[in-house]
Amino acid sequence: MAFELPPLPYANDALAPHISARTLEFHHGKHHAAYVNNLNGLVKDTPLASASLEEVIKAAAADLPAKQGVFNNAAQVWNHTFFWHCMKKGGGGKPSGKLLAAIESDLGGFDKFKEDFKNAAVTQFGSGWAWLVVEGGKLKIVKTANADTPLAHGQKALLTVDVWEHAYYLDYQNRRPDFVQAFLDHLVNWDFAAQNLG
Ligand code: MN3
Repeated sequence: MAFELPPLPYANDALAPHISARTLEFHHGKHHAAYVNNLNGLVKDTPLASASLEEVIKAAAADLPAKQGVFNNAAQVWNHTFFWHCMKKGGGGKPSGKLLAAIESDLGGFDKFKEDFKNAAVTQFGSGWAWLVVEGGKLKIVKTANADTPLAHGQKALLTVDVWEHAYYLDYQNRRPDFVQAFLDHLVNWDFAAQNLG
């Protein structure tokens, strides 16, 4: 059973003007799709072909650098599927309940969270991701390079933003900070992050 490209959880134009339909056409329809196709090619006729995506990521992470190609593509498939759900039309605002309480106790409050998350996203040198994760029962903001993912580090992902240039270049060119600000102010799906916290 080959891995499949999951559909976006909204229409291509749902996040405009903050992320254009054209960006989502390329980012989901070309970049994300390419990771799925590459992964299928790499695991074909190996035991990993019948494993779950999470199992492939963990198995490849435990066998680096031999499995770097498998890891990169599998992690990018997972990261992108997760990222699409981190956004919604009319998102942004503030979380509530248990998640807000955890942000206040572990991260110094919601305003401090926004500042630190944005800083992680902006200072990730080159391609990568910024994340809100749970590690050892506490919330943490981390950044990862290239395809790297919290799953490979015993962390549970709650929220992410993709800061590869392909995520924002058509809409923001070099202005990554503006993209991250728009993500925080207008796109974050806090209900999804709260579900991940459980
Ligand atoms: Mn991407």
